[in-house]
Amino acid sequence: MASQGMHLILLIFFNHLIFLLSQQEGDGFIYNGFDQAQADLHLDGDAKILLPDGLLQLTNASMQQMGHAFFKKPFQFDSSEKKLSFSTHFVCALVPKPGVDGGHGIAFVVSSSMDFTQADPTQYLGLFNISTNGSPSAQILAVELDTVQSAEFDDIDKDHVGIDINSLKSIESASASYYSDTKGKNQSINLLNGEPLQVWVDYEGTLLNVTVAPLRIKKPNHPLLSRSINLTEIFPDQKLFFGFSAATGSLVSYQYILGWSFSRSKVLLQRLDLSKLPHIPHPRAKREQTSLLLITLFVLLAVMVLAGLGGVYLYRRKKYAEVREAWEKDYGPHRFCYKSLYRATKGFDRDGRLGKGGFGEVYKGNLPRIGDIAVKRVCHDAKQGMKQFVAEVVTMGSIKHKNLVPLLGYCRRKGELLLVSEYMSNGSLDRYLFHREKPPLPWSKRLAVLKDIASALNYLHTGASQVVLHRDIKASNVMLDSEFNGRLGDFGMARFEDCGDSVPVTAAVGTMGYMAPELTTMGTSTRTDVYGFGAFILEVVCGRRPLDPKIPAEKRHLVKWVCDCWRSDSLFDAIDAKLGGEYSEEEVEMVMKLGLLCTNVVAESRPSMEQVVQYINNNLPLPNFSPDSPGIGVYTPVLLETAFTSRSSLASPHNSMFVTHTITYGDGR
Ligand SMILES: *[C@@H]1O[C@H](CO)[C@@H](O)[C@H](O)[C@H]1NC(C)=O
Ligand SMILES: *[C@@H]1O[C@H](CO)[C@@H](O)[C@H](O)[C@H]1NC(C)=O
Ligand SMILES: *[C@@H]1O[C@H](CO)[C@@H](O)[C@H](O)[C@H]1NC(C)=O
Ligand SMILES: *[C@@H]1O[C@H](CO)[C@@H](O)[C@H](O)[C@H]1NC(C)=O
Ligand SMILES: *[C@@H]1O[C@H](CO)[C@@H](O)[C@H](O)[C@H]1NC(C)=O
Ligand SMILES: CC(=O)N[C@H]1CO[C@H](CO)[C@@H](O)[C@@H]1O
Repeated sequence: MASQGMHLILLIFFNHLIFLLSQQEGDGFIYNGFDQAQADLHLDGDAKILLPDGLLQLTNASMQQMGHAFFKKPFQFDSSEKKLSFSTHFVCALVPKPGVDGGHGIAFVVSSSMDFTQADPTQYLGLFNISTNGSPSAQILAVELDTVQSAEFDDIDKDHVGIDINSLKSIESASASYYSDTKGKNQSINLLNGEPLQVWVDYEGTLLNVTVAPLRIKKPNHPLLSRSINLTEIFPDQKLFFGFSAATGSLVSYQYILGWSFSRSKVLLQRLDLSKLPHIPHPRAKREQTSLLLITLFVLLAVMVLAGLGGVYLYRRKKYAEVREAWEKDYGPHRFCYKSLYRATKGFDRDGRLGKGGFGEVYKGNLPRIGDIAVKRVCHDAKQGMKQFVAEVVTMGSIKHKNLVPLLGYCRRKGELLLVSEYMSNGSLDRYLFHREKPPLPWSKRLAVLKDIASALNYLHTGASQVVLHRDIKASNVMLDSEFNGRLGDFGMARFEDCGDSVPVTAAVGTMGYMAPELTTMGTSTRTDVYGFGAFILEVVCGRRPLDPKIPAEKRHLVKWVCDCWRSDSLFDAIDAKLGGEYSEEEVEMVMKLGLLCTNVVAESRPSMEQVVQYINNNLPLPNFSPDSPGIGVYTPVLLETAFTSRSSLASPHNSMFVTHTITYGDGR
């Protein structure tokens, strides 16, 4: 008995198993995308499968379209009603064309036939035509996702789900929504939002349930529509085709099916793999396209503006670039930034140019808080010597004397040095001596300037903590301030000599005619400055340069000529004719003799600046000497030749930056 019972149980079990297997094979299908489904599906109208993704497109947003897709094999039901059941789950999407109201809709269709060629698009959704609509012979059950409100079919709104039996007048409909289990309330859905939408249609025991939900939502517990339907009544043939229909009218949209699972049994319905579903192409709006274009243009413009600004920045950086080294930190307060000098001189404007010479150019400028300035641009190539030079410049700035042009600071650039000093409103002395533009200078003013410069030079030699040599005393380096005081300027040549350090700087710097003969051999000293001052005295009194190649040979060398005049008792012949004879003979004679005394070729025979100051101020009588005294009125061209020929060899690292412009005729203008 027991074995018989066991046998029966096994039999039932196997029967059931076989039933299950057959159901799985023949009574259901699943498409996670339709790339492999071409053979199984009957497509007509505008329906097509977009490869490679396998997106089933029913309409492509053109007007008056219809698209149908049916599973080719019909499902046969036997008359025993209990078995008439099915379950389906699909994902669709209705994507509006940008800027256009979307239409019309998609329907899940159960039909006795796949032939919909006589159906109409638009509100008929590709299912009926005007004569078949409402006719029981149509044998159609549809679940519509309708996005247009058609008054003739009593549509409730333009965003509803309905159950249609042989007619587009839905027997049951509801606004698209789903019951959110988590929120405990209905959430409305916009069918035309372009996002994938899940739809479940379940039929079992005469009850048809329709449920919708957005893609990532689990199937809601409560169906949107639930309606009792007698399918045997609708489909007397008991042969059913399952599929989709979609249509457009003058309102259009892209209508897609992304995936579809179907089974005759709810429990055996296979789950769609949402991750495998094809992507929906989202058409871009024209407005979006234009705004995209605008954005692109704007970005391009911004990039161009930025590039332009960057270029300007780089250009300005290069334009205002300076050379700055660590050792300069100490000289910070004396350092000017190039930009401020550039602005002060209005970009080194030609109109503000005060002078030009071998050394570079001088420009007038104005700095806020400081006032008028003169900026001298000196070309330099040498790196060596720069440190010492800057140190000198800075120290010069701290040397104050009423007859010195105050040096305010400097700025360094590549290949260029800028020296900033106070602006002297009456210009340089040589203009009054040699240029017609200014009135000739009366004797009293000439003498006053000579006294001023003697005082300044004496201060440099003795007054400061260091001995400062000027090295380039000449009329063009003597400036006149607003009160017409003489001021010694242009320390471009000036060098220091430590009091204790006796090592002479063996270099010839200065201007020919003002340079002491021993300069090339012995180097500079306070005595070479005295020689320069002597030449300067004669320059001022005689109104001509110490060495003038345009003058006949016998008069060319001023020192020698003055001495010759003195020897022939006609000292006053050498005096500047522009004075018009208006001078004190006594003073002129003293000053000229002092000039000769200072230009003695023997350095040791020259007076010191201290003595010179006393002589020129008549505090001390000149020593007795004659035109034939040793070293007086001697001109030694050989040594100057040496200065010329050995010019390049003079370029010691110490002063190489000066050499290129040191030996010049006249004042270099
Ligand atoms: C839409 O499909 C029809 C045929 O199905 C075709 O003629 C038309 O060019 C398509 N339109 C677009 C925009 O792809
Ligand atoms: C409607 O469709 C049926 C077949 O489905 C066809 O016989 C009939 O002619 C069509 N009527 C119109 C008006 O298209
Ligand atoms: C949700 O919608 C269904 C179907 O339209 C309706 O029967 C039900 O009462 C609604 N529930 C709530 C909480 O609004
Ligand atoms: C239809 O929904 C109701 C509840 O609303 C449920 O009791 C019934 O089992 C569902 N039927 C199917 C086939 O899902
Ligand atoms: C369904 O319709 C068939 C044929 O009209 C009928 O035999 C059957 O009794 C109906 N079933 C129900 C539950 O109404
Ligand atoms: C002679 C001469 O030009 N003197 C001028 C010097 O500068 C002052 C101020 O700038 C002028 O007033 C003088 O005329």
